[in-house]
Amino acid sequence: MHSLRCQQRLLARIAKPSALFIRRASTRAPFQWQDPLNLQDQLTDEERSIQDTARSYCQEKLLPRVLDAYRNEDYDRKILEEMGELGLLGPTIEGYGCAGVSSVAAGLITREVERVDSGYRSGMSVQSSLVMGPIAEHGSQEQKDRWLEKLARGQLVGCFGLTEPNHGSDPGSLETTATPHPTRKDTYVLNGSKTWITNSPIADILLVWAKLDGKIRGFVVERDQCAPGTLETPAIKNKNGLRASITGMIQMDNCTVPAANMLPNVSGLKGPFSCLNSARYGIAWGTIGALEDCIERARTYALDRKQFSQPLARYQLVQKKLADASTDAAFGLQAALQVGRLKDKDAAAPEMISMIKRQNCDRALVGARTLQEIFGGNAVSDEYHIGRHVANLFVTQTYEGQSDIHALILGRAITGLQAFF
Ligand code: TGC
Ligand code: FAD
Repeated sequence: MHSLRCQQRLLARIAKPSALFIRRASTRAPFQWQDPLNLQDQLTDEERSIQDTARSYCQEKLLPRVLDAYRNEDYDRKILEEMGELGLLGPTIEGYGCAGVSSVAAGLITREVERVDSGYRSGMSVQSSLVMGPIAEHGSQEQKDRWLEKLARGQLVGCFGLTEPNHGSDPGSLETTATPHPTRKDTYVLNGSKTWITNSPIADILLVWAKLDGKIRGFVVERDQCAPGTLETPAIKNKNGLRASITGMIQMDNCTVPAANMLPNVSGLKGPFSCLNSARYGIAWGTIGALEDCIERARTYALDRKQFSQPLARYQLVQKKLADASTDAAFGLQAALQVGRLKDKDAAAPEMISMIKRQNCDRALVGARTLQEIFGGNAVSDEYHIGRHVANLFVTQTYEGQSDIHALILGRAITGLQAFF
């Protein structure tokens, strides 16, 4: 008897919302292919306005120069000044001329920049997350006062040197050393080399991770302070991806750096990794921006191009390619949004960031590569942009932790067992 009453109450409770649901369902909600799960509705007015500012800048100022930049492997450092003027650099940092906006707003900026080109997002991410981020988080007050505002304006360019020729996925084994100067007090001497470093050939300050007494520490190396030692930053040319960004090495031979330039508040791998969390989070948004550009271009092409007297867009196989990529983009944005909201509450675990970095990079690469087929032979012409995105997205899947490495980070969190060795 008692259980029957419970059941009736439960049914009565269920009956109300389901009746409501049926009434509402009769007015069909619109579906927007550009925003399938209505991301816009989940943003604040401020976030939408930042997104619009970033989109206008990227479409009006970056898109027109990307083909030449990519063809000539040319990165114009003025881009960082332009971004600085709009407040796009180090956007989550409070003070020092930075905008102090939400992590979601920062994600929206990277999405707009990477909609144009992953290389432009790379240059910006390094400056914001990997140079300004660690100085803001782990630097002394003097270091913040000295560098942050100039970096925020793009007057100084920074780079982040973690990877070495013999240590990429395994940076804990890095070989670059810092030793106390034999005669000059309060000075260290750096020896070692870094490779595949975004912005290094044009950087004014280089955040170099080196071992001091076996412990990893961060040093802000100023280009003109190394003497009598040497600092060289040769460019790595003839890349077949990310050609609109500049990449190089950092070679230090007895390069001197004042002790005051060492980040005082962090040691160990968590130094570089704490800033990598922000950069990886940004990539999760950015790669979906690149995928969205591929979807839009493939859709337009498929509607315009006729074969067998019909637009390509009429064929089921073509529609499935668009549906798959669009689903991945929409899911990827929802996941990035959720992690962004958690990040702002200081509740985002690094593993969550590994999950969205890996998933969004992988799906963006697969999606872009599949959509490329819609363009037929024209895909080979850079004027259709899709081949550039595909080549770039291979790099995004590789740097800041290759996807399989993020799988191992997740596997370790799921099983409690370390599988790196
Ligand atoms: P593990 O034992 O996991 O950790 C050592 C210490 O680091 C701490 N830690 C983190 N802290 C904060 N956030 C994270 N995401 C962290 N991950 C690790 C950890 O708590 C521990 O701290 P403590 O205090 O206990 O010592 O170290 P492991 O050597 O086993 O690490 C393995 C692995 C695979 C996780 C790691 O090495 C890894 O992620 N490898 C990938 C390398 C990578 O991401 N390189 C990025 C280079 S920079 C770059 O690519 C920039 S591209 C920029 C652009 O152009 O956009
Ligand atoms: P490796 O570590 O040699 O890995 C090669 C392959 O082996 C990968 O597929 C990897 O997943 C796999 N592998 C490695 N270990 C394991 C394991 N235990 N189990 C299973 N598989 C494994 N670095 C910086 O510090 N700063 C930068 O600004 C920067 N910018 C970059 C820009 C570009 C254009 C590129 C291409 C790279 C950049 N990098 C930068 C370097 C980047 O982070 C590394 O390339 C990346 O971490 C991978 O290291 P690796 O190339 O040495 O590959």
